Amino acid sequence: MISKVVFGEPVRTDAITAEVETAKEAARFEVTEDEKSVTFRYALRSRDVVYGLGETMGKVNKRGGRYISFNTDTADHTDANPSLYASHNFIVVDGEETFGAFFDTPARVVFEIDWHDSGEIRVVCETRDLSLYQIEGGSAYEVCRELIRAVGRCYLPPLWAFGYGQSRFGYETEKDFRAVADGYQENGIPLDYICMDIDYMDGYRDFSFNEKSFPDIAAFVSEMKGRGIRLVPIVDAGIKVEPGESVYEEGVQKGTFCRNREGGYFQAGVWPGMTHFPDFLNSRARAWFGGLYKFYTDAGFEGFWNDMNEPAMFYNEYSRGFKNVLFRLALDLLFGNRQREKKERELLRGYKSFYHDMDGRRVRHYDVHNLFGGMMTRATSEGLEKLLDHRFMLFSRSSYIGASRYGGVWTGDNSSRWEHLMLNVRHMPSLNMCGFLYSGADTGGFGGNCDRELLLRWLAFSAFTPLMRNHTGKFTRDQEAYRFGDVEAFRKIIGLRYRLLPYIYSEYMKAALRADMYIKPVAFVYPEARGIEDQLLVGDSLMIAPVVTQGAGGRRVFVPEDMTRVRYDGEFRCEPAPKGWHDVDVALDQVVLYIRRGKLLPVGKAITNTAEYDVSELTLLGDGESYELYTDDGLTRDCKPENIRILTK
Ligand code: MIG
Repeated sequence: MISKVVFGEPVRTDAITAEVETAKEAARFEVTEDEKSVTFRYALRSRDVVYGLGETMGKVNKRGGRYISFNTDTADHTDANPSLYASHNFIVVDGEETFGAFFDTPARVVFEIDWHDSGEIRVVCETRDLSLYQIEGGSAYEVCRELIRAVGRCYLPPLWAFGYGQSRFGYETEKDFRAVADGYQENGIPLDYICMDIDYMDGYRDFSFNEKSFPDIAAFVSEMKGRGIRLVPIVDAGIKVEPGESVYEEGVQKGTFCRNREGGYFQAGVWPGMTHFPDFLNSRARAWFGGLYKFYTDAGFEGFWNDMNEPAMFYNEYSRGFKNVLFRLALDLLFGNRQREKKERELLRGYKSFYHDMDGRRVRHYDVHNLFGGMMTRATSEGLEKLLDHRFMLFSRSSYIGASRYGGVWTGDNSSRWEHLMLNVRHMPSLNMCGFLYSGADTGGFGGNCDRELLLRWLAFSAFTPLMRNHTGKFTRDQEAYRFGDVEAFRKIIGLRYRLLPYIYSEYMKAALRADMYIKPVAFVYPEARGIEDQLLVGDSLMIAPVVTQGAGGRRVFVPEDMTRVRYDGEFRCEPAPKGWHDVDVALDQVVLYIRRGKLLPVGKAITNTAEYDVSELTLLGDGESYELYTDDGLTRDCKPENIRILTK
């Protein structure tokens, strides 16, 4: 049962699409208001677990932490940092009382959850205008499903988006992309797409290609597609300020950019230099921006990633020395770290100095900050719906609840550290609780230098995340799967992903079409597993227990009921795994997974590209009797819940 309590006059976030009854007051929280904020408090019992908050630092159980919803471009993925790129203001209390609460406001929100052992949840919404959605009844899992249902149908990617992809900040020319394709194909490692980072652009301008590097982009797209590889360009939020250039001129004429205090267009310094931000909170601006992707779809592109949409900016028109690059550089050099705090202040001043036209309502950016990225995803998605007659790949860095209807997310600039593999393991169930099914992290890590062991273990985990993309930053070591010596282990593990595709695709599509989670905590189904965060349920049949520790030849695994253990070493080897704790060896070139009792896991033949996807001859592992296989053509929008074929042993 879901109901909402309305405070003040909330702006439209479109997070929830379901019709929801209005309640008079908050059922579970003590509410206090002052001129600037509304505070919600709930007394925790010592055994209560608090779930949710999607993409945040901390654990799956959010107890003991302080988290701030304020979308931030930050590579500091440590517990010292309260804000990442997204705001997912949904929590679930699971204990003596079980309920969910979604604080629907794009303003800054502070969550203190048993912070400093306060014994309470304290949520401060820094606005007087918000809707509190409260969900009562059932288990934590049912509470999450109720939210997901209320958000509305999740984004449905094409089959190829479930393939494996390679990316790096730094691939510049056709030659670079061909070399990656060759590297994979010559080594027999599967690959479905390569992402194009900002280096493809002409002077970092969206909707442009560097013509020296890409003399005929349409021909290049089709050449790569002929090899089974899609190219996926990045699109940044800001449009370069450049009189005479068509996208800029159009935006100025149509008035689709955000305004500054004086009524002009707000200027922010990002990759291309001075930019204007499209007003993604305005429906006309969204329609305009979405239509711009014709530039790419005309050239044959079918997938995109949207970046810098917190929105990130290096400086803005209210920064000191705004137009003088040398002066700004000098400040950076002279003041080092002190500059950092100053930059944060300048960033805030920037956010407080530009305005949206929310279809007639003028709002200060700062007050609706957390909506920006999700609304960019919406603009792109609604544009692509019109431009293409089939599904597309789309994932974004910034998001707000509701954006899952339009695209997926990746979790930004992590680094090549074991802690960030574990963070990826924690993010997946939390994102799923908030409706973000199509998600993943930069496999191998964005910052820093990955090594063979970390990449293999990371791949063995991302083999189960819908978005499985190896991505790294500009000056890091080569991170493609064929750059780490003997490629056999990489071929095997990425190969496993493709053998599991019938299951992964089918489970994802069923979850998306039935308002369910694709990845969930083990405790959502087995209460005895409460507290276990390094094992997950993937779809309806599988439990995984990834190895996330350096030098470990295996790990301890809790098996909550009798299951079938499957060791993949190029073949699937099944054995019984009785209920209880097990010490399990997992060699670096193996993946061990668990099939739940009474369930089946369909596996396909070895393939190296989704073009070879074939469900006509599947092997069924496990002790179940039947499996509901979701099938469709993998590309058109003909995705109905009835596309089910029952497979029996
Ligand atoms: O300021 O486009 O998170 O994936 O490679 C950095 C360059 C901008 C941040 C993204 C990252 C991407 C990088 N971008």
